Amino acid sequence: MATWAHLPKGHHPDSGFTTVELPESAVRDQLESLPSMEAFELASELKFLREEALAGREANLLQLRRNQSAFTTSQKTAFKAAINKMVQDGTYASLVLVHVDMSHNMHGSMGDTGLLRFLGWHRQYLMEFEKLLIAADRDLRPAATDRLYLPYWNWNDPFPEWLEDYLPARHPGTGAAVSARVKNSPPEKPTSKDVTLIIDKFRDQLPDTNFPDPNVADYVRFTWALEGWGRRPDGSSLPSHNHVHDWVGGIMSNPSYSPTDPIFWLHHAEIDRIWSVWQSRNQHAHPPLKAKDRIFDPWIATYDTVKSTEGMGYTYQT
Ligand SMILES: [Cu+2]
Repeated sequence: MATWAHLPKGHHPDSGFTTVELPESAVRDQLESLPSMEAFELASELKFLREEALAGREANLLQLRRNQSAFTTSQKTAFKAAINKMVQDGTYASLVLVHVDMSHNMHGSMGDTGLLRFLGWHRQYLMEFEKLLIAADRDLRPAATDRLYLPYWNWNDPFPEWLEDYLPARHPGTGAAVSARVKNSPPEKPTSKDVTLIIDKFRDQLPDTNFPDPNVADYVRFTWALEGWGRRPDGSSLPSHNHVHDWVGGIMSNPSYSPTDPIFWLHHAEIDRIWSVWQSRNQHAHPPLKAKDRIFDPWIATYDTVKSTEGMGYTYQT
């Protein structure tokens, strides 16, 4: 089966999807052909989201995403109960199917545009999950005074013990139970030293893609390493996102259906957290996404609406 770490860039094994670069003018024509009502609705929705986020910030209502190791017993129970509910009512499978649709072009394996969309697209994807999680939890615990949130799994920690053997969702494509996780020893996941290399030494990376603008080059070198194609100074592979997918194994090693495993969300929250740490130190660096590629379909979100976690109403406790 195709796995993450060995995907060549520019081709996706499950979908056969290969990025085709559209000339600028074709993208512009597509945008201009959007019915004006749709464009208007998009603009008002974006305005609403921005105002909502600003209001939350002013009221100091930033959602705090903490390390999963800080989860209390009741939070662990509530988290699993909310996911079980989403599995039963079908919202979980719908969410997984969004990731299965590779036309969203959100992985570096799909080519340069996928590489540039990887972090932002997945940030919005986590937000969609967290909103549904909180809604399910509110239904289940209407009197609760604490609000559930998506925790992150620091890769330097062992696999979260409270999620061992927790695989509540079936494969949404086949309906079959998913196979167990693998987790070979020693774990092929990043150490804290590797994460430091990704955050602090990203300029040493040599992606096989070249953008002359130095600010863009910074972003590309960083996301290249964080998604999983980086090198350690000794030339060996620098473990990151792809490697953790493969190390966990089971459905997590499937590039399309990996969100079927709940650890997916905590794993991607770690990626999102590392990006936010890096962003605070590299505020000049952005992906050169243009026109349609800036919109993180299928949602009403763009690179501009996701580039700041605070702007989206949350922050990480590191
Ligand atoms: Cu992933």
